[in-house]
Amino acid sequence: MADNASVTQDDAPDAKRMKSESLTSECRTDSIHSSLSDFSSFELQRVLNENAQRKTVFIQGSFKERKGQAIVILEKTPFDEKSIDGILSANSRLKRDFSNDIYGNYECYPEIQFNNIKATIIHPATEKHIQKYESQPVHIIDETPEFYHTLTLPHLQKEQFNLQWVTNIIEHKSEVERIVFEDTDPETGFILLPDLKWDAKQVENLYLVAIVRKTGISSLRSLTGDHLNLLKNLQAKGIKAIEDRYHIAGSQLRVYLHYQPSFYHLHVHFTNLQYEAPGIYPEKAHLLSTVISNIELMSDYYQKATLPFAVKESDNLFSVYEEKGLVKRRGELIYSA
Ligand code: G7M
Repeated sequence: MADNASVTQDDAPDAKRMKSESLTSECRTDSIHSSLSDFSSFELQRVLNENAQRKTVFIQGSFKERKGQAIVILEKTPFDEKSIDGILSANSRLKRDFSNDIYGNYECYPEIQFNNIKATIIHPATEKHIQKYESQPVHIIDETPEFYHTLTLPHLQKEQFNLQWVTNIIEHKSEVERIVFEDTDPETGFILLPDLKWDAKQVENLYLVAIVRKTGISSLRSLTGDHLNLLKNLQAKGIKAIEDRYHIAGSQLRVYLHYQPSFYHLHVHFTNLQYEAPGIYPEKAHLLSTVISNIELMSDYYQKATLPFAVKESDNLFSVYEEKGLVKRRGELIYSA
């Protein structure tokens, strides 16, 4: 067994050693986002995933005369009270589907400003992005501290998502105008801002992310008693900032970390408790209050605990565990009649 106590900030995968996802870089001058105003140059390749409940579709394609793959995520956003007046107006066209006695179904065509779809575009997207959004069978793996050291960590040192977007936020190079709260303390500071998944238009699906200033804390696995001040500071000030700005009580916020995260620079998710945000299930979400309590009970709790995580079959991390016989694909299971 690896020395549990040795899981420290030094575990943060060294960016220079990592297989570079060099397609992304800071403040690209050739970024598609500097000029895109419609989808006329988009060439659809395939639908990666579709979720009727979330009213979201994930599409792989490319843009004409642009190198690389693109991912487009389209999402119908929740209603907000302000837009309801606009929808229930003379400017919305109604087309009747059918009626029966007192019941009638209609298609409603509101004015363009009440009819928006949130579109997230990732370009150029790497194979890892495509894997992330592709519909795939998912498994839960129980990661012991030993598996973390011998399997997960070496994999992360070879392969993980680029953190340039995080650096851009910390260095005020991107999303500066979106910052909701900032604490500049080098040890306990963080930046709180709307998550990529939230258009910040209605609080029903409120979703912010707090990114810690300090580099080198890769994930929940790295957290020890040394980080208690940071975690408590982020919890108290993050909640206060959301209460002040969005008028949601702290007791109505879900504040949590993901394990495994997609991005190995410590960050905390803040979502509306009423909103079933992606990634809130127990195989992935760890409430910050529980994390703090566990560390208070045992400073090296997260170095000693077995932590489950969910992983898609297409993820190379799945193959790492599969090669050791620790997880099997569905097709390999033998069923007896
Ligand atoms: O699963 P994980 O804990 O690593 O989640 C990272 C979070 O960061 C997700 O909720 C993403 O939606 C969010 N996120 C990812 N990117 C690339 C960005 C970004 O560029 N800006 C913002 N504001 N959030 C992001």
